[in-house]
Amino acid sequence: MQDKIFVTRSSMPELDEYVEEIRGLWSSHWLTNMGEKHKKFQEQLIHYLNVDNVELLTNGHMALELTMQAMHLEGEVITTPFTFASTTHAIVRNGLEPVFCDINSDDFTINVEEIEKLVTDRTCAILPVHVYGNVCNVEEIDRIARKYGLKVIYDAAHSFGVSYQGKGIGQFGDAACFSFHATKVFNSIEGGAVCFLDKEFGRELYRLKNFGIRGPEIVDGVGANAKMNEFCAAMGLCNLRHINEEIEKRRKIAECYRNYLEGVEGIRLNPVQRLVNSNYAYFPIIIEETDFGASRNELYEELAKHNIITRKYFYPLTNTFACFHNKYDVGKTPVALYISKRVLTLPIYGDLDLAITEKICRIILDCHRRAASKSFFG
Ligand code: T4K
Repeated sequence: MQDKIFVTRSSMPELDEYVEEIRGLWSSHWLTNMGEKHKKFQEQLIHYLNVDNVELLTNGHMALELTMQAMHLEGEVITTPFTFASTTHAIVRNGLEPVFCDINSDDFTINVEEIEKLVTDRTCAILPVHVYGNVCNVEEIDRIARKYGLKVIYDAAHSFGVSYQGKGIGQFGDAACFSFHATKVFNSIEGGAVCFLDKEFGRELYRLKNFGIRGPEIVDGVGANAKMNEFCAAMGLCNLRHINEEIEKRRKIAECYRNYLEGVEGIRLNPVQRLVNSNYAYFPIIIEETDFGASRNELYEELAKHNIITRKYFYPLTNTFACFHNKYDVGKTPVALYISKRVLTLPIYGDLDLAITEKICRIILDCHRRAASKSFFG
């Protein structure tokens, strides 16, 4: 039996390339606190992401958390529960109140028709997620934000390299927060970044990522330590050289999945969005049990029997997490609940063999065939 295939596998440069990138650190002894690699990585990201400003952070979560702190937000933040724990936790850890908005059933991003109904005099911001790299309805979100004077912070953790209408995705909103975690399309081992326009906000964010230190003898903010170290920045610099190749390889995997799975009864695929250059970050499928014959969980188990370890991103919804003690009414986000019970994200990463991708598809098709002919599951 083949080795386990996971939902993703970190992309890495050749070892020699990384060693060459970090070699200078052995003479400089400058390992963190905004060193040379940090500066170079920041400059290259501004260019690659096609944005005005980038601030580097330790991870995507701190990007979200410190962005809200740097905006001095108070009150309620409209967001979605169909996301990773980080999005909601960043709101709550800022002492803000998440107000959960439902998602679209086709692209899983925030349903803009529901946002205005949730605006109150306590609303300070909207925090939508470009989930799986799918682009939110940025025009409508912008219109609503302007109408009510709200900040817009995009959780762009999944969206590295995505562009919409030729513009880098980091150009939308007051801030866009990226994750460079090992499991992402682009990684710096751990890492994150915020793209923004307002330079004053940028200075505040910079200060907060360094304990709130303004000068050698002035500490006038209660900040954190969220500085990207030189080893992570060096990994980012290396991976950035290969990012286009990584995305192209993922495109081929996604195409292969589409060829096999498009039109299969009971399977719905992630949409191909108009005017969007995708990064193929994830390959989610929605399983409708009555048509497919087996449930999402049964398919998950079936694939696991063949050492294919898929994930249920994002189940459970964040508004059902035990840490919130039933505070939120999940009935208010019925579409998110529906999708979270049916979604399965299939393995996708640049080095995934096309033959294995085909094999995964055959297992899925076989599961469907057997389930349909009722010989499946006894
Ligand atoms: N917002 C959103 C919408 C997010 O999805 C995330 C993170 C964030 C914000 C916060 O960004 P960060 O603070 O993380 O930068 C993973 C990641 O840890 C997390 O970054 C990611 N979202 C989330 C969707 O997935 P897990 O607990 O599912 O990861 P784990 O350890 O099970 O890894 C999944 C698979 O990846 C493994 O089965 C194998 C592979 N892998 C994993 C690691 C750790 C590797 O190939 N190399 C590795 O080093 O959360």
